[in-house]
Amino acid sequence: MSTDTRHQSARDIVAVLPDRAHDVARLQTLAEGGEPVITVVGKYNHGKSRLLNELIGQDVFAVADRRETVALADSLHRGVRWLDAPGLDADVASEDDRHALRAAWLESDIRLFVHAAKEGELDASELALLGELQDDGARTQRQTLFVLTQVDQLASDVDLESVSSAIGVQMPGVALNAVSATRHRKGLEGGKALLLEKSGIPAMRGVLEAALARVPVARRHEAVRLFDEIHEALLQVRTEQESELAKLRHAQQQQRQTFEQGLKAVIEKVSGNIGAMLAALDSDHALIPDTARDAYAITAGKLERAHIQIGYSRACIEIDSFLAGHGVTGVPQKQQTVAHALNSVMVAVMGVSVKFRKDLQRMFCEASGRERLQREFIHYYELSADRQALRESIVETESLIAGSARALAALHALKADA
Ligand SMILES: Nc1nc2c(ncn2[C@@H]2O[C@H](COP(=O)(O)OP(=O)(O)OP(=O)(O)O)[C@@H](O)[C@H]2O)c(=O)[nH]1
Ligand SMILES: [Mg+2]
Repeated sequence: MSTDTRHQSARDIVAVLPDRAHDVARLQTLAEGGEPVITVVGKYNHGKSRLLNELIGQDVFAVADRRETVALADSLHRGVRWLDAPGLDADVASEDDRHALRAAWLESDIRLFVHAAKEGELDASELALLGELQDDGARTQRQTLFVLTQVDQLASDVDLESVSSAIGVQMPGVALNAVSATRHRKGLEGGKALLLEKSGIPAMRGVLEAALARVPVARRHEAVRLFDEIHEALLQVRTEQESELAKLRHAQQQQRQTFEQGLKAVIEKVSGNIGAMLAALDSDHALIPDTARDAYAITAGKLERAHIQIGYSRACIEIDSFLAGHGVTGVPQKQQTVAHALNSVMVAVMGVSVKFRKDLQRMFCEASGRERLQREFIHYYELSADRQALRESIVETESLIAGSARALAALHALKADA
């Protein structure tokens, strides 16, 4: 898998789980492989940078008798990335820097916890940090090695004994790796094998070799743990999305069914009323045109047309109030005319008015007429704002589910790589 593909995979996962960005980045790093990382943790001036230099065998990192290291610095030697870090109590510039420092400590494969022998016991902040690193180690199998530095500063082996046992009480079972950078340097420069030996650095290198050998297993363990956690979280999100989709689809069907049934009942009811009205009429006067003479007179034809008009209006009002109750009011934008009064679904389906028996009959008393009404009102129902919004929610939820599927596939791809 290329770096770009891995980046894309990580983005796909974070798009679904923004809160897990950090874990995803870590999994990505594990997938990328890369050299094991060794870092130092401890208070300032305890000899962290110098310890790394002695272990590497070169003066890579700055050493001084004051607060020296203020930012992370790394250096690649013999297949290991050595990461020098500021002291635990150094005034690190910002919250972000402190966060980066903590992440560097936590994410290094091997942490060398550095404590200068002359300081005696561990203080509360050191104990807290050591505890945190050990808890993390129990979870991730990342290792923390305790290094007691500057042991040459102690007057005697008796003093070393008493500092060691005091720390042993604070941290039961902890293996102390006692070293002296000064002795190591002098031993090297003077070619003194005994001093080199007594510096503890060669022994420390042996301990590091063994710790490095365990890194691949620890990384696999961590990758599996991260995979499992992220996988679980993704499955949970997908389950929630799927149940949301089922809920929306159910609502969509339910609403449609309720509308169809209600509409059918209303059409049947008004058809019954109109049928009864038409049946009560005798010979058809509406078809007899009014003459100029009776332009202002009340004629049988006029009465009948008015009668039919009223029956029709009642039917319209009944259907219209049912439609309004289901959010079906205006016609869709693209169907609207400049005459606002004509922009109603009623007008679109039923026309402006009906004056003749045969029209009412066709509309309400014939099955094909009623079916047309049913069909066309359903058409406008589906175009109503609420129904559209529901459809959009469904499309949106479907695309979220597709995102989760992408994230799951990306996670599997990353795991295969890790
Ligand atoms: N006597 C003696 N001095 C040491 C030893 N190791 C380091 N020092 C001295 O202690 C001082 C601090 O060493 P550094 O390695 O810079 O300490 P640090 O922990 O990296 O300090 P910060 O970067 O400020 O956090 C320097 O003057 C070193 O020379 C040692 O083993 N023996
Ligand atoms: Mg330093």
